[in-house]
Amino acid sequence: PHPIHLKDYRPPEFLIDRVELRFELDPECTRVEARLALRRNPAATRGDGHLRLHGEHLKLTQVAIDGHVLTPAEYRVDGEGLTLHRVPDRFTLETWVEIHPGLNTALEGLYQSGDLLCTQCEAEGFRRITYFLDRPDVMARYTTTLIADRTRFPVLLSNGNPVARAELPDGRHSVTWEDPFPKPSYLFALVAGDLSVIEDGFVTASGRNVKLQIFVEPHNLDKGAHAMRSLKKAMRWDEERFGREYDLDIYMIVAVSHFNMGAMENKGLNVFNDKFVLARPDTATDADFDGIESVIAHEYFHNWTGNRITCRDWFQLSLKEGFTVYRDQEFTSDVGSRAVKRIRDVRTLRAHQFPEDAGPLAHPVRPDSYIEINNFYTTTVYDKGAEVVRMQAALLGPETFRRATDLYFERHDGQAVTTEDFVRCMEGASGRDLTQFRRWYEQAGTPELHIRGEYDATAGAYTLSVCQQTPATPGQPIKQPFHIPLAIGLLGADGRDLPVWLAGESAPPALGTRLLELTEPEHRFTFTGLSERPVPSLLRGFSAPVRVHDDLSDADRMFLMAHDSDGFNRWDAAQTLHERLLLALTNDVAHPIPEDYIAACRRALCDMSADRALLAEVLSLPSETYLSDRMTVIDVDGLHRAHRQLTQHIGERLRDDLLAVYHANAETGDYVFSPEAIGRRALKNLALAYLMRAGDEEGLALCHAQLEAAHNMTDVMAALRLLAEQGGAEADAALDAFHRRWAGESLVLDKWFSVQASAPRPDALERVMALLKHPDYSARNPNRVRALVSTFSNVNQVRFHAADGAGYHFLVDRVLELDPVNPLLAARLLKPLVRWRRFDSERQTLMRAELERVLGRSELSSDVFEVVSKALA
Ligand code: HT7
Ligand code: ZN
Repeated sequence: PHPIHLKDYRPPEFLIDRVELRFELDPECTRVEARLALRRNPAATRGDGHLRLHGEHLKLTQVAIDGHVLTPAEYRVDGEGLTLHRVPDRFTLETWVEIHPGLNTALEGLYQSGDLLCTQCEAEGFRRITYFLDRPDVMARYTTTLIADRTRFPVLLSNGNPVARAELPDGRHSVTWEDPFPKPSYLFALVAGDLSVIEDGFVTASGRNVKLQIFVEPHNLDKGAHAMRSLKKAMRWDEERFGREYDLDIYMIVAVSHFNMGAMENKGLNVFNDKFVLARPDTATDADFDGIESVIAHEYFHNWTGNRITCRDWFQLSLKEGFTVYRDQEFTSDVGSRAVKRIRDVRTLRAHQFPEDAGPLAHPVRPDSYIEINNFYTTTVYDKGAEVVRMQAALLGPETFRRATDLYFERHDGQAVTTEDFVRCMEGASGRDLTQFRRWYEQAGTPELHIRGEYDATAGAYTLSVCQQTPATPGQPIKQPFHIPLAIGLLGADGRDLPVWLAGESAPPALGTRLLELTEPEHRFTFTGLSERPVPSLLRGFSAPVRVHDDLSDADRMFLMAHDSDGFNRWDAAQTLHERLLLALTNDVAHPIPEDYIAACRRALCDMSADRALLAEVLSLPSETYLSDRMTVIDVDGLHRAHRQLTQHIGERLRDDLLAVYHANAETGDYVFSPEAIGRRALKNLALAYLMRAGDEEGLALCHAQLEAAHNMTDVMAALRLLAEQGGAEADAALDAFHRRWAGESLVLDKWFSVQASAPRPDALERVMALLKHPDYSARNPNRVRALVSTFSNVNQVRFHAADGAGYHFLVDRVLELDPVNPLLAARLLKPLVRWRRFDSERQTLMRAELERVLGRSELSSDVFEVVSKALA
C-alpha cells in the first residue's frame, strides 16, 4: 500500500450535482442503481480525459452514459474502481451494481447488524455501495429510493425528508427520501429494519418545528429517554452558545448493535453504536449516561461543524472533529461542572494523546500523509485538535471567539474547507496574526515547559523563567517554538489570589487568572507588587496541551490542592503528589509515605463543602497505564505493586473517614441523573474501593450488601468490579448471578466481559482465553471484542505485559484472526503493542517478535500494515 500526501491534493476533475439512488434491499444480494449528474469542474486542470470513479467490492452489471449502455471496451473495472474512457463535459452516468450486505463483516458500506441493514460511509465506505467520486469535496443533492420486503423491513430510512411511499404488489414497499442539502458521500446513510421509535419535537429559536425520532429494536424501547433528553438539551445549547439552529424538518437517530466506532453524523440520520443511545438506571452506569449525553451532542453539533461546512480532504479531519469535540466539551461543561469535565478531558489527553505524540505513530493534528485514513481517527486529531481550538478561543477571548465562529459559519456554509480557512476566520474576526500559532496544526509532539520561579523580597518581585522545547517525532527532527497560551495565578499565604501584575504595567490588573503568551524558546516574566513569596498556579485550566516541569515543592502542591481558586489546578496538584509518590514507591518499596500527604488526603476527603465529583477526582490515583508513560523504562510489576501499596495504605489510614463518607453518600430513593447525585455515587464508590483494597472486613460486607441491594448499574458495577478483583468463589458466584440476571442484554453482557478482563488476578489471561469460547462471545461484534480483548490489553497492564509474553501472543492471535474480518478494528486492537520501545529489553524482544509475526503475514489489510510497519520503523 502507498501513502497519500497532502501536498498532492488536486481539486476533482468532475463535480456531481445530483444523485439518484435506487436500492432493492436484501441481505444476500442488494441491487443498487445510481444516476449521477456529472460535469467538468471549471476550477480543475484538465487530466487525461478519463474519468475514474471509486468502487470496491461491487459487482457491476451495467453502465450507461446519457442513456447509452456502454460496451466493455468503453470502460475498465479493477479492485479500486471504474474508469470511463472519454466522457463528455456534462453527462448523466447510470450504473447498476450488486452488493452483499450479509457478508460485509468490515462494517463499512452497507452491512447487516442483527436483523437490520445499515450503512457506514465515513471515511471511504460509500465506494462499497456504488461507483462514485468518493471524496469529501464532491458535494451533491441526493434522492434515495429504498425498496424492501414489507414484513422484514417495515422501516426504511435515509437522509433528508420522506417524499413518497408505495406498497408494491410483491410484498415489498418503497420509500423515497430527498435531502435538500448538498453533502459529501461520506454523510450518506440508509437504515432498513423492524424498528420501534421514540418520538418528540423541538421548536427552534426561529419557531420551526422539528420532529425528533430515535429508532431502536423493539425490546429496547424503554431505554431511549435519556438520549432524547440529551438531544433536546444539545439543540438548545447550540442555539444559545453558537447561534446554530437545526435545518431539516426531521432529525433521526438509529441505534445499532454492530458498529466500529461511537456514532456517525450522517445528515439528518445519525447511526449510533447502541452503547451511546440505550440506558436505563438498572442497565447503564453514570459513565454510560454521561457518554450518551456527550456523543448525542457531538453528532448533533456536527450538523454545522462537519455537515454544513465539511472537510476539503481527509487531511483536514480535525477541522470537523477537533472543533466538534471542543463544542461537545463546552456543552458538557455548561450543563455540568466545568472543572470536573476539564479534569476528565485532560486525564484522557494525558493517558492517550501524550503517549501517541511521543511514539512511532505521532502525527500532526493535520497529518501530511496516510496509508489508510481509518487509522487517523486518532486522539491527536480529535482531542489535541480540540485543544488547538480551545487555545484559539483563549487567545481571542469569549466575545471575539464567538465573532470568529460566526464568521466561519457565514463565510463557509455549504463548502468543503481546510483548517487554514478556520484559522483565517479567527484572524479575520480578531485582527490577530496567528502565523506562528499554525504550527499547532503542522508539528507533532507535546511541548515541554520548564518553569522556574524566583522571589526577590527587596524588590517585591517574582520572576518566572519559562523555556519551551518539543521532542523530535517521526519525520520531524527539529521543532520550531509554538505559540502557547499559559494561564497562571499567584497565591498569597492566605490562599487567596494575588494580582498578576507584570513589571512595566502602570496599574495592577484584577485579581485572578492571567493569560501569558509564549512565542520564544525562552521567556522571563517579572511580576511586581508582591510583599510575600507567592505560590504560582501554573497552566490553569490546562490552557495548553503541554507537559510542565516546575520547581514547586510538595508543600506548595499541598497548598495548591487545598486553596487554588482554579478547580482544575487543585486536582492537578493532587495528581502530581500521587504520581510522585507512586513513582518513588515503584523505585523503592520502602519509600516513606509522608504524614502530611495522608493529612492532605484526609482533609480533601472530609471537605463536605466541596463538589463530590471533584473530590472523587482529587482522591483517585493516576492509573497504572498513565503512570507508565511517566517512566523512562516502564516497570509494570513495580507500578502495580506500588499502586496496591499506596491504595492499601490510604484505605487503612483513612478507614474511619472512608466509612463515614460511604454512609454519608449512600443512595436513598430512586436513581437521579444529576451532577450532584453522580458525584455522591462516585465518592461513595471510591471510598468503597479504598476499603476493599485495604482488605477491610466492613468494606467487604458493604460491598456484598451494595451488590445485593443496588437498583442502579453504577453501584452494581462498582461492587462487582471490586469483588472480581479479589477473585475466589464469592466473586465467581457474583459473576454467575450477574450473567444469569442479564442474559440477552448485550450491552450489560459487555460489562460482564470487561469486568473480568480488567481484574488484575494472576489468572486473568486464562480467564480471558476461556471467555473467548463463551457462547456469548462473538468476534463479529466490535463492542464485544473491545469489552474483552481491548479491555484486557489496555486496562489490565500488569497481566497483559506478563513477563512470558503470553499476553502479546494472545493479542496478535486476535489481530490476525480479525484482520480479514474487520481490518479497522484489528488495527485499533494493535495499539498497546506500538509503544514496545518503552519497556525493558526482554519485553521489547517479545513485543517486537509479535509485531514481526504480524508483518510476516501475507495479505495484510492496509489498516494493520500501516500500524505495524510504523511501529517497527
Ligand atoms: N465522524 C464519525 C467517524 C466515524 C468513523 C470513521 C471511520 C470508520 C467508521 C466510523 N464511524 C464513525 C464519528 C464522529 O467523530 O462523530
Ligand atoms: Zn465527530
